[in-house]
Amino acid sequence: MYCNQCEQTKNRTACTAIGVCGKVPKVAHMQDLLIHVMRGVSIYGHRAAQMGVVIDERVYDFMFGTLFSTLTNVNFDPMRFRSYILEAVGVREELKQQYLEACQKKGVAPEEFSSGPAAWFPPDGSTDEDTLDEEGKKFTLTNDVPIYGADIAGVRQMIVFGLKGMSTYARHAHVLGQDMKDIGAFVMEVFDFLENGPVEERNDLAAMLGWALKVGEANVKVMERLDIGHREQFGAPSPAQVSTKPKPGKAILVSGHDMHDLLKILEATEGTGINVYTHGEMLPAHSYPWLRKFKHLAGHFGGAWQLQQFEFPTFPGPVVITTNCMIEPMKSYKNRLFTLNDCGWPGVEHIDIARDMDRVIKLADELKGFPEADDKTEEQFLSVGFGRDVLLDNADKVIEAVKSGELKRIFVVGGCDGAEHKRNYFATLVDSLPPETVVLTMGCAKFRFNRKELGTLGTTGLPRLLDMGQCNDSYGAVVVANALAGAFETDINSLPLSIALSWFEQKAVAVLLSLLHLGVKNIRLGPVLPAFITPTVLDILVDKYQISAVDVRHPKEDLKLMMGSS
Ligand code: FSO
Ligand code: SF4
Repeated sequence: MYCNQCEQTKNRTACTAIGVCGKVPKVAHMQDLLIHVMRGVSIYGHRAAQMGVVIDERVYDFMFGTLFSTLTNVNFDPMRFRSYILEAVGVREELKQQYLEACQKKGVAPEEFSSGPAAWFPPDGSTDEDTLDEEGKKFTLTNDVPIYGADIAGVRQMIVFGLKGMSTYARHAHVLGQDMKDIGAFVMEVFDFLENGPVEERNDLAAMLGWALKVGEANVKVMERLDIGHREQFGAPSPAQVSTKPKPGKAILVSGHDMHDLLKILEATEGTGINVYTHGEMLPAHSYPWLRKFKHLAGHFGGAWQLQQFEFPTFPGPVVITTNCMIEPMKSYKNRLFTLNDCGWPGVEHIDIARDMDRVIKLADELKGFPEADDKTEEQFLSVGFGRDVLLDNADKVIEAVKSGELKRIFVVGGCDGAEHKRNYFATLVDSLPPETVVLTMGCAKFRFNRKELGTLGTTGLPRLLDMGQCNDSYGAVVVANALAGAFETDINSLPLSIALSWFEQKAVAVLLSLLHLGVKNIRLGPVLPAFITPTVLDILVDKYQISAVDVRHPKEDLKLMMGSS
């Protein structure tokens, strides 16, 4: 196996024996094979679309789901990958047929693909896991290195990882009723280009970086639609105080990012007496008015994803994982863990929310639940819901505070959390901020500092720590920054704004590419830079965007530099 797609990759190079995340070689190989076959799906899908075929929306949704399944900490189950691969071959053959028919109708000679991803079939018709494992070994992303050289191969990886991250968001937006056909067509176009685009272009580093930024551009559209989808389904986010003290009674915990699943769980449990708690990236659910109206949405339990093995054993009810990040379940809770959608772990029950919620409810009833009120533990609250509306509604106050000197700098400190100690950089940074600053945060990175009391900003009454939501709500930060730039008749890069991005997996790659596409400069990225960015590519990014790695050991020095920058 060779996997370097996330921040925690082994020795900052690649996981080659087993994933730091727990991914075994067999699954890594099957994921590589799945991506290979999806390239074939894309080649025929893109060609068919060019011939005027209207691609079924379900094909795009399948594509988003398969890419999502290969993201870090989503699916570890070889059985599921076997089904994805076989289904993908079927989808590809259907698209091929549509392409051939369209060519015939138009009297055009179809392009033929006798080898490569458009022509891969299970060898000798063997579809067992071991064969697919062996086949997958042939399709690692490092195959690109001897063909294109390390720099371009790294950019090609960045493009594929960006597509994976974007597909995750696209899947969510589609579930929330947004039309994602153009994005699906774009993903197919990019995969087709990576295989069959003009050779000169594929060998030109600048052109390839241009394609990476195109992924960022498309991802801005996806995040915008996700933002619209959330609002249409659940109302505009507004500030709320979320209790972290469990209420007595039966309980279900919901983790991941999928608010639509949470809604279904709330609907299914209404009137049962079971309380529903959010975990990890589900925390922002409490900021949506139409989710809050469910009185049994009782509070938030635990911190970021990497603490699952400590926190889930103490939760006295079933735990439902809607999306990443999932880690190896311990025996103590494995039999009360359920996965949804594209998530999976061998031996963990995978359910369909529309069909199987009864089983989760039954188990919640059988398990202990939280005991009678413990009056000794003081109730603590997390503050959520400072989405773009709240900030834009208070834009006058922010602008006035900048003018009066009460607000010297706005910090965006967000992204992902992770197990490494060096991620404390972000907590120390926030801790060390002078009072004339505010912090916008999003993603699970905030769990390092969202229990801190930063107080309010000068005379504005605005909290200094403003939780804008999930990682996918970073779109809101861009809207706010654009609005402020407009008010000050300047551009984002001239605002008193500093960005420290804590990255972990491929959604963060998509967000980073979006920020670069928008021309945002001076981003500090950490805790370490992606392994797939080579020194040459880094030099280009530094030169063009002044991107830099955070100084993990000296956050206060970084802070001084940030406070002193324009
Ligand atoms: Fe965190 Fe995991 Fe939201 Fe990521 S839970 S790390 S970028 O999947 O998506 O912030
Ligand atoms: Fe390693 Fe990350 Fe790949 Fe897992 S996802 S195998 S930790 S690089």
